[in-house]
Amino acid sequence: MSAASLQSVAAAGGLATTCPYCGVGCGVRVDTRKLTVSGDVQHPANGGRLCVKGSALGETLGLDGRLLRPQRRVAESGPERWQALAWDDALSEIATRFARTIARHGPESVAFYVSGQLLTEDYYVANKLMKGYLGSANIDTNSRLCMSSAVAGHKRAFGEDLVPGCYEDFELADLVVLVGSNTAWCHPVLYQRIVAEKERRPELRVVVVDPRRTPTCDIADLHLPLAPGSDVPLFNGLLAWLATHGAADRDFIAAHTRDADAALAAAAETAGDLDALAVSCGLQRDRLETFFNLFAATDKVVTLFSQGVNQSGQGTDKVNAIINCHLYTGRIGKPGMGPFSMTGQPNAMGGREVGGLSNTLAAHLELGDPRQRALVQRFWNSPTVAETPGPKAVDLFEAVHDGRIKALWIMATNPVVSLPDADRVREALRRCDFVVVSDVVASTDTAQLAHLLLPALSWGEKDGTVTNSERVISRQRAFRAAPGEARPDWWALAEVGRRLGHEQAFDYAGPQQIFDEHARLSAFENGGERVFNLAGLAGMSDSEYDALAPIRWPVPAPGIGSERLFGDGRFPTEDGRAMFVPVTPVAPAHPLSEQFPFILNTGRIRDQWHTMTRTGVAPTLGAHLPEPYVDLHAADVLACGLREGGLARVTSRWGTLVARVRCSGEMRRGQVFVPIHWNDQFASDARVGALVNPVVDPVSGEPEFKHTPVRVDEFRAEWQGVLYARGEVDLQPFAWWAKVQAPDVQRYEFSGRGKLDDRSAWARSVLRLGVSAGDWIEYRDDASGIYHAAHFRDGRLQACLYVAPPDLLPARGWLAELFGRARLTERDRVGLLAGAPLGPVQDSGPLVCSCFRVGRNTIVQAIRERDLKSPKDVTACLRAGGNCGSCLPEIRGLLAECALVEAAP
Ligand SMILES: Nc1nc2c(c(=O)[nH]1)N[C@H]1C(S)=C(S)[C@@H](COP(=O)(O)OP(=O)(O)OC[C@H]3O[C@@H](n4cnc5c(=O)[nH]c(N)nc54)[C@H](O)[C@@H]3O)O[C@H]1N2
Ligand SMILES: Nc1nc2c(c(=O)[nH]1)N[C@H]1C(S)=C(S)[C@@H](COP(=O)(O)OP(=O)(O)OC[C@H]3O[C@@H](n4cnc5c(=O)[nH]c(N)nc54)[C@H](O)[C@@H]3O)O[C@H]1N2
Ligand code: SF4
Ligand SMILES: [Mo]
Repeated sequence: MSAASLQSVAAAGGLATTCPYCGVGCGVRVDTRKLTVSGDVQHPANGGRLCVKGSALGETLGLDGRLLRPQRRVAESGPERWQALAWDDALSEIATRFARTIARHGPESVAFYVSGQLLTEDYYVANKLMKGYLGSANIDTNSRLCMSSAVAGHKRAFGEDLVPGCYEDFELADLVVLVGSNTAWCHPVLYQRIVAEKERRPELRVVVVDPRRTPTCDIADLHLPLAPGSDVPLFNGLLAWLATHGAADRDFIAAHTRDADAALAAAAETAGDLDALAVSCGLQRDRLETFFNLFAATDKVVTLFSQGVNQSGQGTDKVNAIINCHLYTGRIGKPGMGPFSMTGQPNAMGGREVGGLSNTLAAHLELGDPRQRALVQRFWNSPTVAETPGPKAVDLFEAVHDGRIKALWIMATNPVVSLPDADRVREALRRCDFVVVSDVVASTDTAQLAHLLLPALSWGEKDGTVTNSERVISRQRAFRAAPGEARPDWWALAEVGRRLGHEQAFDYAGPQQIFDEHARLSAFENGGERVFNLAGLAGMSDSEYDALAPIRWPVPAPGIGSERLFGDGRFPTEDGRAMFVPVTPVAPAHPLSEQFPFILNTGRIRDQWHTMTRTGVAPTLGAHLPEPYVDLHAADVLACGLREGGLARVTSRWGTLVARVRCSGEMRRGQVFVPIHWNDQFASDARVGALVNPVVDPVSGEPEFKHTPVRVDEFRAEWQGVLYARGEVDLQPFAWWAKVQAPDVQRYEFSGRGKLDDRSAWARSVLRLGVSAGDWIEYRDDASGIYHAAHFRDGRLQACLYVAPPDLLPARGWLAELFGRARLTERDRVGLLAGAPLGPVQDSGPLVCSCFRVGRNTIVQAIRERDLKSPKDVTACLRAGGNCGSCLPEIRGLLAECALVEAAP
């Protein structure tokens, strides 16, 4: 970005950019001197709000752990594992290896695996290089794991991958149905918009369809805890109900759709009567009836769906079952109504625009259509355009595993953690001749298996565009210089393209030129058949691109964005009609058994992002749910011989992990939930991907992440403890550990087996301290199995370690705080040895509000002592809940608990 425009953007209250996390796509203002962030009041997505992850972006800007120069792996293990090399050598090596592999084994023997966290410009170049110049469609993306069922469902129904509505529809609706979406935690700012609207207009109804009673249910008028996977019967049942209860929009169906009768017949046949349906969905009949009546009677309905829908062996059918109900009632493309696919990643939508999936071409053009292939080839003037779709993510790694793919470039994704059957993915990478990984951090589970590592620009350094769930294109702007030798992803791709002899095709001076080409392609020979059209964004100058304000596509002419699609009842199919898709329920590929009696459901927590490479270093984000856990119903905890707060081993046919037992009260019997975030960088044994079955949806290829049969057993450990250390530690002696980032220090929770003989020597070796390691204090009580030790340097606390029975371990918040002090008093030292503060120090308890760091104990005490009645009271008193609002569901829960205790006799 030019200096002049940087100033002009900054003049409006900090530099304007976009949050790099979820698909809400909030606008962020950055104070470029203090490196603090705030919500952008002018951005249409958030109007100034940010959630806790967005608010904590400043904490992720440090360079610790960053990958700063290209590296080549020189040995399997040991300190000299990696050797730096020049960019020029790295790029030439990639070009040579890819060219040689293609020459020997054909274009199908190389592949890219990319990500919805790339900018549109990076993504465009990756797709162009593979599909137009390397000659195969062997490029797939982590969006396959995320949005591909929605993409496939949209195409089946509308003829093109289009999200009809916008966020404003949630505020205009009278009924919001949230299906398979933990909106409160995963799309918090959109959730807060719904909360605010419901406060303004309490008659706005909210229904949550999710097997778990998630925090999203906090504002639900009705929660349908359906049996996992039973969305198709549920929405088929709804369709049949709408038909028999006079809710059809006959005119709309006749004028603008096809195949309604077939869809209705399939629905009526499979749904059965309400009693049968209640059984197949695992729901109470009256709840079902309430939902159906509400849906039938309310005109303005928005149905948001997310991963509980997409990530399923029948994800595409689930999407169409939902869309069918909206088509049947004509509730689409009008204010306050429509099916709404919520995207996950910041640029999941942009990736779809440039054709990042192995079965699509750029600009919403189809690989399977010879005319559209020719169009793209003409536009690119490329030697070739891939004719057959490449493998979808799971199959792509299968092809790596069996040696069909021999050279692979992975960019902005961590598949050893995030793919199903992840141990097999790890094995596939081990077998692969040549693996390149582009990332921003040096050490990830995937990076460890690379032959070459390329340092990419991170948020705040990279420059380009992203598109959010409501089709709004926003700029991500750079406000910091590239650290070390980090370079943009598009640049590395283009350099390889040029080294492969395609000088002209990849001769980009910057992201603006790439965006311009992308915009022109969307308009190229587009007589209106393709809705995706950025004609009005083509031909921007550098400074216009720099200053580009958020705009919703299609953009047919300069400055003209769009609102809803399909308002005129026309769809981009051949005859202009939308298609009903008849769907019938399919049983899960792997049913439960005596050996694996629980359904494993996986998903997200509030304060972490995916594999934690960035959020895992922010202390504010480590505090809320600090450890990997398995959530179960209390009765199942007992039945499995477990203890809440103890450790459990979760095992499937594919793999195993160890996590803390949690009883949130959200689970139904027979189901367990494990978060997706933890991996080998943050815990000894908690990659849930290793357990997940590699079943995929037959249409979209999206994996079934929400349904794997598992067993849960106690994980026995003989001792446990907690350790805080500023430096490196030796984790080998522990049978289990998990790492949490605290301010200034890392915390490790651990457990172990076997006798601890010389505890002193043992503790020093864990902390990697010599025998004469300066100031060392310790306390032991062998009879009770208690050992405490602490290490100081120049009076400053460096590390402390506690082994004790769980209820005798010290309060974590208090310990972490001691590391922030320049010097400890004598009382602190005694307290440190005793494992408890001397005198009345408040333990604020587990963190609830991350923004203002307010713990559970503090909130409960305030509720009791000051007789607080509502979340507003709590916010007024403690500020908790007053910023991003993500913790309001928990605060409401605490208010309810306190009220219950008070009411008890
Ligand atoms: N904090 C945070 N936010 C994120 C992310 C993150 O990592 N952390 N990631 C982003 C990304 S990429 C994505 S894709 C989104 C995902 O956002 P969501 O889809 O909201 O998140 P998930 O937790 O994966 O799953 C959603 C819900 O589906 C439910 N579910 C499971 N099985 C079924 C079923 O059979 N039917 C129904 N109806 N529901 C079911 C689960 O219980 C879960 O509560 O979040 C985005 N936002
Ligand atoms: N069991 C289970 N598994 C799942 C899911 C689930 O619900 N359950 N959800 C799936 C879904 S929806 C998703 S989206 C995936 C996400 O899974 P991944 O994409 O594997 O997860 P991330 O941690 O976001 O990985 C992004 C990587 O890119 C790096 N990075 C960040 N920015 C840049 C950049 O600009 N350039 C480059 N080169 N690198 C960058 C980060 O450091 C990180 O290593 O997980 C999927 N896996
Ligand atoms: S809701 Fe939070 S994570 Fe999502 S874009 Fe907004 S600030 Fe970022
Ligand atoms: Mo995702």
